[in-house]
Amino acid sequence: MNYQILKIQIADRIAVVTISRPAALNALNTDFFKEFNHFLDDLEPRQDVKALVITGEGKAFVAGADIAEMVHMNSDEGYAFSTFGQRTFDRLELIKIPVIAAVNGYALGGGCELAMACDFRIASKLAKFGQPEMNLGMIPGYAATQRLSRITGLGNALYMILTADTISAEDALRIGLVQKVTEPESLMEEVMKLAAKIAGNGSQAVPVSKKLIREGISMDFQKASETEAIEFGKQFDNEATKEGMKAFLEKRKPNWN
Ligand code: DAK
Repeated sequence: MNYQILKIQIADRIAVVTISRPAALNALNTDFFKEFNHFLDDLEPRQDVKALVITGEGKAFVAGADIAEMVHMNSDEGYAFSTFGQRTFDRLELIKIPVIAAVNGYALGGGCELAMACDFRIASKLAKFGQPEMNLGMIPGYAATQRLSRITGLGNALYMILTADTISAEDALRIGLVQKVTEPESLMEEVMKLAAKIAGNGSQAVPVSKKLIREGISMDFQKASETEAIEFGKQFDNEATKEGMKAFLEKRKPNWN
Protein backbone atom coordinates (compact mmCIF):
# COMPACT_ATOMS: atom_id res chain seq x y z
CA MET A 1 0.00 0.00 0.00
CA ASN A 2 1.17 3.50 -0.73
CA TYR A 3 0.80 5.14 2.70
CA GLN A 4 -0.12 8.83 2.70
CA ILE A 5 -0.72 9.36 6.42
CA LEU A 6 1.41 6.76 8.17
CA LYS A 7 5.17 6.73 8.29
CA ILE A 8 6.39 3.27 9.18
CA GLN A 9 9.84 2.21 10.33
CA ILE A 10 10.72 -1.32 11.33
CA ALA A 11 14.17 -2.07 12.72
CA ASP A 12 15.72 -4.10 15.54
CA ARG A 13 12.42 -5.93 16.32
CA ILE A 14 10.51 -2.68 16.89
CA ALA A 15 7.91 -1.08 14.61
CA VAL A 16 7.35 2.67 14.89
CA VAL A 17 4.27 4.22 13.30
CA THR A 18 4.14 7.99 13.04
CA ILE A 19 0.76 9.51 12.24
CA SER A 20 1.57 12.32 9.88
CA ARG A 21 -1.14 14.76 8.91
CA PRO A 22 0.24 17.73 10.87
CA ALA A 23 -1.82 20.36 9.03
CA ALA A 24 -4.91 18.85 10.71
CA LEU A 25 -3.05 17.99 13.93
CA ASN A 26 -3.14 14.32 12.84
CA ALA A 27 -6.95 14.14 13.21
CA LEU A 28 -8.23 10.62 12.51
CA ASN A 29 -10.15 10.26 9.25
CA THR A 30 -11.36 7.29 7.21
CA ASP A 31 -8.11 7.17 5.23
CA PHE A 32 -6.15 6.88 8.48
CA PHE A 33 -8.27 3.91 9.59
CA LYS A 34 -7.84 2.22 6.18
CA GLU A 35 -4.07 2.67 6.26
CA PHE A 36 -3.76 1.63 9.89
CA ASN A 37 -5.78 -1.56 9.34
CA HIS A 38 -3.65 -2.40 6.33
CA PHE A 39 -0.53 -1.90 8.44
CA LEU A 40 -1.95 -4.18 11.18
CA ASP A 41 -2.80 -6.85 8.57
CA ASP A 42 0.89 -6.89 7.62
CA LEU A 43 2.18 -6.68 11.19
CA GLU A 44 0.06 -9.32 12.92
CA PRO A 45 1.58 -12.42 11.27
CA ARG A 46 5.18 -11.19 11.63
CA GLN A 47 7.31 -13.08 14.14
CA ASP A 48 10.29 -10.73 13.92
CA VAL A 49 8.55 -7.65 15.40
CA LYS A 50 8.30 -7.70 19.19
CA ALA A 51 6.94 -4.23 20.06
CA LEU A 52 4.97 -1.44 18.40
CA VAL A 53 5.32 2.29 19.10
CA ILE A 54 2.73 4.84 17.95
CA THR A 55 3.45 8.56 17.85
CA GLY A 56 2.40 11.72 16.01
CA GLU A 57 4.23 14.24 13.87
CA GLY A 58 4.38 17.90 14.87
CA LYS A 59 2.67 19.44 17.88
CA ALA A 60 -0.06 16.80 18.20
CA PHE A 61 -0.19 13.11 18.92
CA VAL A 62 -3.75 13.15 17.54
CA ALA A 63 -6.16 16.07 18.13
CA GLY A 64 -9.22 13.83 17.79
CA ALA A 65 -11.45 12.33 15.17
CA ASP A 66 -11.56 14.50 12.07
CA ILE A 67 -14.29 17.04 12.79
CA ALA A 68 -14.20 18.27 9.18
CA GLU A 69 -15.10 14.75 8.00
CA MET A 70 -17.63 14.05 10.78
CA VAL A 71 -19.59 17.25 10.25
CA HIS A 72 -20.98 15.91 6.96
CA MET A 73 -22.00 12.49 8.27
CA ASN A 74 -25.54 11.18 8.66
CA SER A 75 -26.36 8.67 11.40
CA ASP A 76 -25.51 5.61 9.26
CA GLU A 77 -22.15 7.07 8.27
CA GLY A 78 -21.50 8.12 11.90
CA TYR A 79 -22.24 4.56 13.04
CA ALA A 80 -19.93 3.11 10.36
CA PHE A 81 -17.16 5.59 11.29
CA SER A 82 -17.53 4.72 14.97
CA THR A 83 -17.54 0.93 14.50
CA PHE A 84 -14.59 1.08 12.05
CA GLY A 85 -12.63 3.07 14.68
CA GLN A 86 -13.69 0.86 17.58
CA ARG A 87 -12.70 -2.31 15.70
CA THR A 88 -9.34 -0.77 14.85
CA PHE A 89 -8.62 0.21 18.46
CA ASP A 90 -9.74 -3.25 19.63
CA ARG A 91 -7.18 -4.78 17.28
CA LEU A 92 -4.46 -2.83 19.09
CA GLU A 93 -5.55 -4.28 22.43
CA LEU A 94 -5.65 -7.80 20.99
CA ILE A 95 -2.43 -7.71 19.01
CA LYS A 96 0.06 -10.06 20.67
CA ILE A 97 2.96 -7.65 20.94
CA PRO A 98 3.01 -4.72 23.41
CA VAL A 99 1.96 -1.35 22.02
CA ILE A 100 3.40 1.88 23.48
CA ALA A 101 1.92 5.33 22.81
CA ALA A 102 4.66 7.98 22.62
CA VAL A 103 2.47 11.01 23.24
CA ASN A 104 4.33 14.01 21.84
CA GLY A 105 1.56 16.64 22.04
CA TYR A 106 -2.24 16.96 21.99
CA ALA A 107 -4.05 13.67 22.65
CA LEU A 108 -7.66 14.80 22.51
CA GLY A 109 -10.92 12.94 21.92
CA GLY A 110 -10.17 10.08 19.52
CA GLY A 111 -6.45 10.78 20.10
CA CYS A 112 -6.73 10.17 23.84
CA GLU A 113 -8.82 7.07 22.99
CA LEU A 114 -6.11 5.82 20.62
CA ALA A 115 -3.48 6.31 23.34
CA MET A 116 -5.70 4.43 25.80
CA ALA A 117 -6.03 1.48 23.40
CA CYS A 118 -2.23 1.16 23.58
CA ASP A 119 -0.80 -0.91 26.42
CA PHE A 120 0.80 2.07 28.11
CA ARG A 121 1.61 5.69 27.48
CA ILE A 122 4.81 7.72 27.77
CA ALA A 123 4.27 11.45 27.40
CA SER A 124 6.36 14.49 26.60
CA LYS A 125 6.03 17.33 29.12
CA LEU A 126 4.25 19.20 26.31
CA ALA A 127 1.50 16.60 25.90
CA LYS A 128 -2.09 17.48 26.74
CA PHE A 129 -4.90 15.02 27.28
CA GLY A 130 -8.65 15.44 27.14
CA GLN A 131 -12.03 14.16 26.04
CA PRO A 132 -13.51 17.43 24.71
CA GLU A 133 -16.50 15.82 22.94
CA MET A 134 -18.98 17.59 25.25
CA ASN A 135 -17.79 20.88 23.70
CA LEU A 136 -18.99 19.52 20.33
CA GLY A 137 -22.32 18.34 21.74
CA MET A 138 -21.39 14.67 21.40
CA ILE A 139 -20.25 11.74 23.46
CA PRO A 140 -16.93 9.94 22.97
CA GLY A 141 -17.17 7.37 20.17
CA TYR A 142 -14.06 5.24 20.53
CA ALA A 143 -14.69 3.75 23.96
CA ALA A 144 -13.40 6.53 26.27
CA THR A 145 -16.50 5.99 28.42
CA GLN A 146 -15.16 2.48 29.07
CA ARG A 147 -11.36 2.65 28.87
CA LEU A 148 -10.83 5.91 30.78
CA SER A 149 -12.53 4.63 33.95
CA ARG A 150 -10.72 1.29 33.72
CA ILE A 151 -7.36 3.09 33.46
CA THR A 152 -7.86 6.05 35.81
CA GLY A 153 -10.88 5.16 38.00
CA LEU A 154 -14.48 6.37 37.96
CA GLY A 155 -13.97 9.84 39.42
CA ASN A 156 -11.23 10.82 36.99
CA ALA A 157 -13.15 9.47 33.99
CA LEU A 158 -16.32 11.29 34.99
CA TYR A 159 -14.34 14.47 35.65
CA MET A 160 -12.54 14.43 32.29
CA ILE A 161 -15.53 13.49 30.15
CA LEU A 162 -18.15 15.66 31.86
CA THR A 163 -15.98 18.80 32.16
CA ALA A 164 -14.25 18.30 28.77
CA ASP A 165 -11.18 19.86 30.47
CA THR A 166 -7.75 19.33 28.97
CA ILE A 167 -5.15 18.13 31.46
CA SER A 168 -1.34 18.40 31.49
CA ALA A 169 1.08 15.51 31.15
CA GLU A 170 1.91 15.85 34.87
CA ASP A 171 -1.77 15.54 35.81
CA ALA A 172 -2.13 12.60 33.43
CA LEU A 173 0.79 10.98 35.28
CA ARG A 174 -0.85 11.70 38.65
CA ILE A 175 -4.09 9.92 37.66
CA GLY A 176 -2.33 6.98 35.99
CA LEU A 177 -3.30 7.90 32.45
CA VAL A 178 0.40 7.95 31.53
CA GLN A 179 3.19 5.92 33.05
CA LYS A 180 6.10 8.32 32.57
CA VAL A 181 6.71 11.94 31.53
CA THR A 182 9.86 12.95 29.65
CA GLU A 183 11.54 16.05 28.32
CA PRO A 184 10.15 16.67 24.81
CA GLU A 185 13.48 16.07 23.10
CA SER A 186 14.09 12.73 24.85
CA LEU A 187 10.60 11.23 24.38
CA MET A 188 11.46 8.91 21.49
CA GLU A 189 14.81 7.91 22.96
CA GLU A 190 13.14 6.87 26.24
CA VAL A 191 10.29 5.09 24.47
CA MET A 192 12.69 3.20 22.20
CA LYS A 193 14.71 2.12 25.25
CA LEU A 194 11.56 0.72 26.86
CA ALA A 195 10.47 -0.95 23.62
CA ALA A 196 13.93 -2.53 23.24
CA LYS A 197 13.83 -3.75 26.84
CA ILE A 198 10.45 -5.40 26.27
CA ALA A 199 11.50 -6.80 22.90
CA GLY A 200 14.52 -8.35 24.59
CA ASN A 201 12.54 -10.03 27.39
CA GLY A 202 11.81 -13.80 27.20
CA SER A 203 9.89 -13.47 23.99
CA GLN A 204 7.00 -15.86 24.60
CA ALA A 205 6.33 -14.62 28.15
CA VAL A 206 5.59 -11.07 26.97
CA PRO A 207 2.55 -11.83 24.77
CA VAL A 208 1.21 -14.36 27.29
CA SER A 209 1.42 -11.75 30.08
CA LYS A 210 -0.27 -9.12 27.90
CA LYS A 211 -3.12 -11.50 27.06
CA LEU A 212 -3.64 -12.51 30.71
CA ILE A 213 -3.71 -8.89 31.93
CA ARG A 214 -5.92 -7.68 29.06
CA GLU A 215 -8.44 -10.51 29.26
CA GLY A 216 -8.33 -10.88 33.04
CA ILE A 217 -9.56 -7.37 33.76
CA SER A 218 -13.05 -8.18 32.51
CA MET A 219 -13.14 -11.68 34.03
CA ASP A 220 -14.19 -12.96 37.40
CA PHE A 221 -11.04 -12.92 39.64
CA GLN A 222 -11.08 -16.66 40.42
CA LYS A 223 -11.49 -17.55 36.75
CA ALA A 224 -8.73 -15.12 35.77
CA SER A 225 -6.38 -16.60 38.42
CA GLU A 226 -7.14 -20.10 37.18
CA THR A 227 -6.37 -19.00 33.61
CA GLU A 228 -3.03 -17.64 34.86
CA ALA A 229 -2.26 -20.96 36.57
CA ILE A 230 -3.03 -22.86 33.35
CA GLU A 231 -0.76 -20.57 31.32
CA PHE A 232 1.92 -20.77 34.03
CA GLY A 233 1.83 -24.57 33.81
CA LYS A 234 2.23 -24.45 30.03
CA GLN A 235 5.44 -22.44 30.45
CA PHE A 236 7.22 -25.53 31.76
CA ASP A 237 6.92 -27.15 28.31
CA ASN A 238 8.69 -24.14 26.91
CA GLU A 239 12.38 -24.06 26.03
CA ALA A 240 12.62 -20.29 26.68
CA THR A 241 11.33 -20.69 30.24
CA LYS A 242 13.82 -23.50 30.92
CA GLU A 243 16.61 -21.37 29.43
CA GLY A 244 15.62 -18.38 31.62
CA MET A 245 15.80 -20.42 34.83
CA LYS A 246 18.97 -22.28 33.82
CA ALA A 247 20.71 -19.03 32.91
CA PHE A 248 19.91 -17.64 36.37
CA LEU A 249 21.33 -20.71 38.10
CA GLU A 250 24.39 -20.69 35.85
CA LYS A 251 24.90 -16.95 36.50
CA ARG A 252 24.78 -15.96 32.82
CA LYS A 253 22.48 -14.00 30.52
CA PRO A 254 19.68 -16.04 28.95
CA ASN A 255 19.93 -16.83 25.27
CA TRP A 256 16.35 -16.58 23.98
CA ASN A 257 17.26 -17.82 20.52
N1 DAK B 1 -10.44 17.58 13.32
C1 DAK B 1 -10.16 18.27 12.18
N2 DAK B 1 -9.27 19.28 12.12
C2 DAK B 1 -8.65 19.61 13.26
C3 DAK B 1 -8.89 18.96 14.49
C4 DAK B 1 -9.83 17.89 14.49
N3 DAK B 1 -10.08 17.18 15.59
N4 DAK B 1 -8.12 19.55 15.44
C5 DAK B 1 -7.43 20.51 14.83
N5 DAK B 1 -7.74 20.56 13.51
C6 DAK B 1 -7.22 21.47 12.49
C7 DAK B 1 -7.74 22.87 12.71
O1 DAK B 1 -9.04 23.01 12.15
C8 DAK B 1 -6.70 23.70 11.97
O2 DAK B 1 -6.96 23.62 10.59
P1 DAK B 1 -6.79 24.96 9.65
O3 DAK B 1 -7.73 25.95 10.22
O4 DAK B 1 -5.35 25.35 9.80
O5 DAK B 1 -7.14 24.45 8.29
C9 DAK B 1 -5.42 22.92 12.24
O6 DAK B 1 -5.82 21.61 12.64
C10 DAK B 1 -4.60 23.52 13.38
O7 DAK B 1 -5.46 23.66 14.49
P2 DAK B 1 -5.58 25.02 15.34
O8 DAK B 1 -5.31 26.21 14.46
O9 DAK B 1 -6.88 24.97 16.06
O10 DAK B 1 -4.35 24.84 16.33
P3 DAK B 1 -4.20 25.47 17.78
O11 DAK B 1 -2.81 25.20 18.18
O12 DAK B 1 -4.69 26.88 17.84
O13 DAK B 1 -5.20 24.61 18.70
C11 DAK B 1 -6.18 22.56 19.55
C12 DAK B 1 -4.91 23.26 18.94
C13 DAK B 1 -5.86 21.08 19.62
C14 DAK B 1 -6.42 23.11 20.94
C15 DAK B 1 -7.41 22.86 18.63
O14 DAK B 1 -7.02 22.53 17.27
C16 DAK B 1 -8.62 22.03 18.99
O15 DAK B 1 -9.32 22.32 19.94
N6 DAK B 1 -8.90 21.00 18.16
C17 DAK B 1 -10.09 20.20 18.31
C18 DAK B 1 -9.87 19.23 19.44
C19 DAK B 1 -11.12 18.38 19.65
O16 DAK B 1 -12.19 18.87 19.91
N7 DAK B 1 -10.90 17.08 19.56
C20 DAK B 1 -11.95 16.13 19.71
C21 DAK B 1 -12.55 15.85 18.38
S1 DAK B 1 -14.04 14.95 18.60
C22 DAK B 1 -17.77 8.97 17.26
C23 DAK B 1 -16.52 8.61 16.84
C24 DAK B 1 -15.46 9.30 17.29
C25 DAK B 1 -15.65 10.38 18.13
C26 DAK B 1 -16.89 10.72 18.56
C27 DAK B 1 -17.98 10.02 18.14
N8 DAK B 1 -18.90 8.24 16.72
C28 DAK B 1 -18.95 8.29 15.32
C29 DAK B 1 -19.99 8.10 17.57
C30 DAK B 1 -14.51 11.15 18.48
C31 DAK B 1 -14.70 12.48 18.58
C32 DAK B 1 -13.57 13.37 18.64
O17 DAK B 1 -12.41 12.97 18.71
